[in-house]
Amino acid sequence: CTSPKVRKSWAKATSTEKRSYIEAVLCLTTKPSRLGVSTHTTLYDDFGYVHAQLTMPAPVHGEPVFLPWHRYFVQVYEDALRSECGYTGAAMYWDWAADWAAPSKAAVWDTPLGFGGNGSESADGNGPRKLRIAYGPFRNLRPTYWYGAVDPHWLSRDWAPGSPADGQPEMSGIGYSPTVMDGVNSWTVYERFQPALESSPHGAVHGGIGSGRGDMGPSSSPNDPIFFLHHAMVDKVWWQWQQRDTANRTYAYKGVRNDGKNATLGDVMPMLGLAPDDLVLRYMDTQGGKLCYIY
Ligand SMILES: *[C@@H]1O[C@H](CO)[C@@H](O)[C@H](O)[C@H]1NC(C)=O
Ligand SMILES: *[C@@H]1O[C@H](CO)[C@@H](O)[C@H](O)[C@H]1NC(C)=O
Ligand SMILES: *[C@@H]1O[C@H](CO)[C@@H](O)[C@H](O)[C@H]1NC(C)=O
Ligand SMILES: [Cu+2]
Repeated sequence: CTSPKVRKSWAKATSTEKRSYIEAVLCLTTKPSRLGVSTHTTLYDDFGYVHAQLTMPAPVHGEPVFLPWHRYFVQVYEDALRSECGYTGAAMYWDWAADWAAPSKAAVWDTPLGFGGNGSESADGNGPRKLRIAYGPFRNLRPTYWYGAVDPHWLSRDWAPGSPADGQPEMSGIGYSPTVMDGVNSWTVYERFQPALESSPHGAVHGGIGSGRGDMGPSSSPNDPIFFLHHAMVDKVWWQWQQRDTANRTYAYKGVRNDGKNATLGDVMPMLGLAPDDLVLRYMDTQGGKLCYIY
């Protein structure tokens, strides 16, 4: 890895970069599924499917593999944008830690050079169970899965309302505030840092965007293209933590797995045919193993 790609914040990307990213994401919906699970799905749907299947019985959440597995998953997505859809850039991230006080005003929700905003009942098409987004280039996106079930629907969001009277920002912003981030970053060992990062802020961002009637809530959350900008940010927080003490932290990987065993760098991460299963070891260093990028 001699010239690592640099992953950018959406807010700092140029219009040309944003446009080409959005075009490549939409292009995934025109490519055949790699999984062959149904004749009606696309490469786009594969990501939601794999994530939903891995919620149980071989979970990739609530245990040490959460961080390297999602790092690998974001890389598989970037690779798909590049190899199948002509994208030439790197993955991008939403810096929600910078936008925590007013997340609904973040540049990622811009139209047309962003991901569109909140869903609404009046945008119709889904009925009351899901809130279709009303604007933006992804308005006509129609993901196939909802949790693990085939349930085609319009892309939906249900931004959690805030409580201005109590100083509570919308979209669960309090869950990724500077106070929360300082707490996460104060842990010096992986087995404390990983669960802190996974619960809040990571979970708060999912809940703040998805709530009950949006795609970011369920296990099929990669249905929402913002998922990958969210997880690139989670990855960036981990990367920065590693960078602060590379000697101790690049390969710091410890904790108890959901099956009761101790996690090891030799653990295999499943990708269910979307990409090869691979070892945790190869995804710890973003400039070594299978990776070549920085933030
Ligand atoms: C998002 O839209 C839903 C449905 O209209 C509404 O209940 C919710 O308050 C909205 N959230 C924000 C933050 O505006
Ligand atoms: C690694 O961590 C140990 C224990 O926390 C500390 O004593 C040591 O200085 C650290 N090494 C580096 C290179 O910072
Ligand atoms: C897991 O590792 C700890 C030390 O970190 C050790 O005490 C424990 O016996 C190990 N458990 C298993 C099941 O190997
Ligand atoms: Cu996940």
